[in-house]
Amino acid sequence: MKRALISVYDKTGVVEFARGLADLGWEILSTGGTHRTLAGAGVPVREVAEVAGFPEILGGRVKTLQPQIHAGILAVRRNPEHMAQLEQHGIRPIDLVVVNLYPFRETVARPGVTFEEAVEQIDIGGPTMIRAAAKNWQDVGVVVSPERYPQVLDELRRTGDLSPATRFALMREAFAHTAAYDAAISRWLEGPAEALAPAAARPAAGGEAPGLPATITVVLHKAQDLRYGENPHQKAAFYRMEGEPAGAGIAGAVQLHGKELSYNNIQDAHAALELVKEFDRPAAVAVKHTNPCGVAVAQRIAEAYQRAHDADPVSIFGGIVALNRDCDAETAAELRKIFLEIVIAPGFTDEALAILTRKKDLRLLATGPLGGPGLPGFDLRRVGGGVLVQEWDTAGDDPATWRTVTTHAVPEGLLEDLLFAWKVVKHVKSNAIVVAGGGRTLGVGAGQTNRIDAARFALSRAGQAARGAVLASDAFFPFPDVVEAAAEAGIAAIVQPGGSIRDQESIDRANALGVAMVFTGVRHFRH
Ligand code: 93A
Repeated sequence: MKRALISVYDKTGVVEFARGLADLGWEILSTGGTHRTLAGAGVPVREVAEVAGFPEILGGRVKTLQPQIHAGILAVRRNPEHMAQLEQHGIRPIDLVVVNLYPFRETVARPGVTFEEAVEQIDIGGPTMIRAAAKNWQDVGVVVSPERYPQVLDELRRTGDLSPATRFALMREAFAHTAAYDAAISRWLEGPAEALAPAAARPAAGGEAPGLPATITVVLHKAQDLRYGENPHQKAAFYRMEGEPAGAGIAGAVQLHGKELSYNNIQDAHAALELVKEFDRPAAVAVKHTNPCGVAVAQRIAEAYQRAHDADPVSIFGGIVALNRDCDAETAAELRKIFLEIVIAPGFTDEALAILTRKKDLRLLATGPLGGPGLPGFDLRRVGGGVLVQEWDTAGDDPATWRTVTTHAVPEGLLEDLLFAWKVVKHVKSNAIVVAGGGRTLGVGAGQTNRIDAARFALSRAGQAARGAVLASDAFFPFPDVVEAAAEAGIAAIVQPGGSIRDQESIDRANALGVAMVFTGVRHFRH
């Protein structure tokens, strides 16, 4: 007679599963609560405590942590010594372990949970059985999720046993399960636990400001396979990061229509979304290859889109458009006129959907309410042998802290454009220069290996429109050449971080050429 040990916190489907096993002639052992559930439903079951000859003690902290149980799971059947020892101690083998764990993650997500309550929800016996069964995968099956019950039962009914391939797959799932469980505990201890911990356990106040955590545990769950990566010969998938708030960022967007998202789509949509979140007024952002090519604000969202489009009607082709207001019929009618990869917005009116879904391939993403700029957690970037981790670039861009460094003040009405250009330049790859006027971009110089080329590109794209417009630079000017080029094109005001040892040369040139210049004191490199 085969034996299964069933000890589950989540009792979903366990009665049907256990009854199925019992009908196949299996003996079932269970811990207190599971035993009550099964016995209550009329499934023949024995208590672990009875089999182990030892009661559950310490309020349930020790239920299954018994040699009777663990030797039964770990014994290698083809090892005669192991089997002789079981015999000698009167222990019978266990062939299937069915466990799901105390809900640690759900517990720490509950508002008002105490430190002690959370710690008590760290399952010890469950993971120990799971790991023991997974280690002995050649002889023991291990089931950690109710979703597997039908498949496992079906195979046992058909063949009387689990195939090596099934047991191997179950082992993999088991170790992934305990690893994610421990990672959640570790992540909680590195973060929220500190505020809940007994005062004596917390780091002394008034010490050095804490840096990033010593350990960061990242657990990624595959959300979807992608057709390919940046290029067709690269396999790729999108993974959700465990612990991120629901609905955060591009991962929280719901696709309403269109072809499957690609790797490049997701990256570009992320870039467009994070930029459009910067604006309070109705705003539209067009992105190509993670750089904005047209950005505009206006009274109404349709007008904002029209102006973002007109900012660079060439680059937007095949681009991604993000809106910070619901997409209405008027905007949709404009959007459908050109080939776009994606439209992303908080929502779409029924009319707008009717218009845009006529385009078979166009991907429509709805984010729900956007919230302010920035993202939770850290920004991670893979490099050879490691991961670079930093806080997101969410430095406040408050014009009240800016300093006019030229004798000319910023001309009436241009401060708003300076702030607009400054918000955009933060989202452009360095070296970045943005020329803007009247609440829209006129020229974007992105990703150049020197600043003057970025400026020349942005100014030439702006052409005559640069007259009376503003220019933003993501980092300071090492030479006065950008000021000279800007003045020649007719730029009226410049915003840049300042901080070069040669700032004075740029300031002198701006004064001589009649251009106002403002220092923000904050740099927005984006590499
Ligand atoms: O407190 S424990 O870490 N000590 C144990 O020995 C033990 N054995 C199983 N928790 C233990 N379990 C867990 O109890 C299982 O992982 C499962 O989540 C739960 C099932 O308990 P019950 O059958 O009493 O509802």
